[in-house]
Amino acid sequence: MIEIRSGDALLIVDVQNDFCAGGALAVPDGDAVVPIVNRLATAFPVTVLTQDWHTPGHASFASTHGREPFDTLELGYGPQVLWPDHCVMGSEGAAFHSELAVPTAQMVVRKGFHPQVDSYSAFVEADRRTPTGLVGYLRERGVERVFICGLATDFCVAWTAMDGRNAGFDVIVIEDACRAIDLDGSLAKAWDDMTRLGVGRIGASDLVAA
Ligand code: VGL
Ligand code: ZN
Repeated sequence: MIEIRSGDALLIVDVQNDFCAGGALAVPDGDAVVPIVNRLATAFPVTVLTQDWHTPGHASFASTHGREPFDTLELGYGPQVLWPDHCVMGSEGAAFHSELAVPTAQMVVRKGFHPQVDSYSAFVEADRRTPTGLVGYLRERGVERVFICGLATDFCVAWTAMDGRNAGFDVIVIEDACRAIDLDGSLAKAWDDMTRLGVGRIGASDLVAA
């Protein structure tokens, strides 16, 4: 077991309707994380939710460019996977899963709200320059170690985990509290990239009883 201590935070990434069954960008088996996340949430002294939160006509939407979902397009800041319209700000799809029960969450970070810039990461937008403010929030709260769960392992969880390392936090991904999209080997690549940066990999049972 890993002992949860002061200085630990749980980051719950994008457990939103559009990433779950019936959603616009449903992650296979995405709903399965909900009971695990609920169990983890109350165990941490600091708990933060993230919420993918796009403008209508967002630059990451295939429809904006008259393209097909899952194509890649070169945008000003680099290659961008084009997604189905999802998590439009204020929509039901952008709402948290109705069974997500994290009353102890203290902060919600919304990301991807600039019309021309995506943000998989909860720390830095896809232009790799614009901060969300989360580094400052966690530092001010005395956080040193960040545990990450949610959707999707190979996109928002992985980018958040790597940027957390880049910001100087210890970072541990709770693998079975995440689910992946797995586009063209993206899941294996994400774990390679995360491992190279020193991101830890555990199961929920290392933290809380099942
Ligand atoms: C995500 C693709 C597009 C995620 C968000 O939460 O992993 N993936 N927007
Ligand atoms: Zn998105």
